[in-house]
Amino acid sequence: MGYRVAVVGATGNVGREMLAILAEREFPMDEVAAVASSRSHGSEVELGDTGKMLKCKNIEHFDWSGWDIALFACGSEATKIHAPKAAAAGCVVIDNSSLYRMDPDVPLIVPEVNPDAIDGYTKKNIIANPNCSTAQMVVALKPLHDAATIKRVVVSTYQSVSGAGKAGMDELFEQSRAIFVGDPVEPRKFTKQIAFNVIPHIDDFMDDGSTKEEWKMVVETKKILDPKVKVQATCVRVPVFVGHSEAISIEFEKEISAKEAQDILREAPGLMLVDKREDEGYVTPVECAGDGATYISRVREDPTVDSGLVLWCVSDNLRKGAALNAVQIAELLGRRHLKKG
Ligand code: 2RA
Repeated sequence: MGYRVAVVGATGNVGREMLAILAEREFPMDEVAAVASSRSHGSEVELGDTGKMLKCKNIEHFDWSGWDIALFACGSEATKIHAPKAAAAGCVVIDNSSLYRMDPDVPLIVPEVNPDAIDGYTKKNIIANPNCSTAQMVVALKPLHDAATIKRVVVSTYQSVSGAGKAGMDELFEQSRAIFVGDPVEPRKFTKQIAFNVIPHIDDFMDDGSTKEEWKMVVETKKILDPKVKVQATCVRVPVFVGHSEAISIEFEKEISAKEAQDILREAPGLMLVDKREDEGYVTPVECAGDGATYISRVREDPTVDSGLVLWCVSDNLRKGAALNAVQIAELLGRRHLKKG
């Protein structure tokens, strides 16, 4: 016996990945529904590459009764309206938007990092999925925190345009083409030209001069990993289609060498260490796209602090940063709470 699972926002970048990952990981499902806004009414999406086509159901008329799990990937506005309805009908919502992440009654889960926190989901029947840039970073930080206690993290991100949805990917493609053929370049989704450029601005500006994307990395890391860890983030959009990269400087309470860190990271769940200190001995976003692992390269000691390391962290933002993490949460929920069969 399997679950009845709804994927909400099924036609978007993350929704499609959720369907693909449910199929790839053979998540036990008796029924799967592709749910979308009225704009996608009548369209079809494939369940991964199984050949099984799902006709999109209109979220406005969707009856939540009898559904076990809903993976939401439809943005905060629609989530605000529909997630409470699903939750009230007894369907556990796993939400990819930022709406519930900092709600004290909603667990914010990365299964490799804080699986036990999932037990609090019953307060609202909702579990939050973190921001993509936070998810990959905390997977990398967790085993190092366990070994040497992290005091402070300084991170610069290099975030791909798929983090801004299909419109972001289309804009990079169209601007690159326009530049080659001499057409004018018009920013729409992004605030400045993204093709052949980098933009130090993701999400809205806040009063202190940081952006909301940077704030999310600070507060979500504290909620998932440890409230005592200090985080300073600079988030940058780069002209890469898929895969977020991060340069992370970490200051520790205890001594830890680069060699010790490499040995720990090599064995840690969800991580792949590729760190050869030679040409091609590191991972870039192009190689990690379509993959579930978070890749770590360039581990080295930071001589400017008493105990510090610097490393390079790359992951597919649509997978570990969104869809894969959501499906892993569903698997964890199944193992601990919603047992079937
Ligand atoms: C971005 N973090 O890359 C966002 C997506 N969740 O824009």
